[in-house]
Amino acid sequence: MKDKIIEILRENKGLFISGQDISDKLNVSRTSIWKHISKLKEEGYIIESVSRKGYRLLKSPDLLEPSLIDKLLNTKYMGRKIYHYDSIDSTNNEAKKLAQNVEEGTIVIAEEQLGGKGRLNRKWTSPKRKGIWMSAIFKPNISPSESPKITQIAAAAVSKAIEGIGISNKIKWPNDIVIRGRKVCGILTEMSGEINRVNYIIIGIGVNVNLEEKDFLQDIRNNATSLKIEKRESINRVKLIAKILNEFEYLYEDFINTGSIKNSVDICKKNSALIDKRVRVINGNNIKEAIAMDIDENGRLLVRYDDGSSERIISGEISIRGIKGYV
Ligand code: BT5
Repeated sequence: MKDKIIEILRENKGLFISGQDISDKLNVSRTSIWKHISKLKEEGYIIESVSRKGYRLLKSPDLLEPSLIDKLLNTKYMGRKIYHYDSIDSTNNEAKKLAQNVEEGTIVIAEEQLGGKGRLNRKWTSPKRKGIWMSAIFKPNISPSESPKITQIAAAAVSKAIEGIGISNKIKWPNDIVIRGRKVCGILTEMSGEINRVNYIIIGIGVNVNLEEKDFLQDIRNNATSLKIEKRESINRVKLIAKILNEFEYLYEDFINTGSIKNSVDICKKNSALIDKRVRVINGNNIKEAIAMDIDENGRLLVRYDDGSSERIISGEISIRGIKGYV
């Protein structure tokens, strides 16, 4: 309802629209409209209310409003239904709750996450209105063993979208985007399935957009960055989300239609932070040094150990670290 009221105010931006007109359009009482307008004001909208004239929108806060994102999409289904929260524990958790009952491509976004999470239940810093904290729901007809492929598609889509706003970046296989060796985006893929079929896949994407150094906890400050820190200017989150969703659907559709993630892998290879570098392959307590050689057509990382043996690593099993520092 709040979103609909905002849309009406925005259509009439700068002009007054009466409470009665809004309530007629939305078929709810004037008291209810008044309550929603009060909430919107608390969220930072500057709305003038004048008796006998009605309401007038003067200024909107920088929020991830679904109707604004929708206008910039060129997708068929990605992001065509967006659940937007002011504050939430984790968009991935919310997406899981919704997954069975919504269409593929449904998105959950939040201005802030109180329990944002990374892999292995690590914490993901997600301060209010500073980043893109979103999850997408997919229902591909694939076997569970293929689900890491969607992570590669996501990484390629985010990398291209960030490149599209003029910021070069690299993909640290399998789930990070880095700039100058610092993490700017992390991807968390979660799946529900049976032995040979996927029920749904949730792709959680966290992009540090307008965070400043002080927004990162001390322990990650040296390994993390934001687009604002890199570009030295604030970045429009709505535009970036739309770009990510546009790229994502294009590459995902390509996979669904061809059965191959070659186009996504090509992007991951071209922008790889690891290929030709020495890396540490960390599997629980077992750490081995190797050279990252390639990413294969299934999205696995090919490494060669110092004894000449090689291995194809499936994402999710193993962590990769650069020899010097994070990458
Ligand atoms: C990830 O895990 O990188 C996946 C992050 C996914 C976050 C998104 S936000 C929307 C959706 N909802 C969620 O609850 N999660 C997803 P991993 O590779 O395990 O990296 C986690 C590690 O990154 C932490 O242990 C920290 O060291 C570091 N870290 C935490 N917050 C960070 C941030 N904002 N920027 C950079 N590094 C961060």
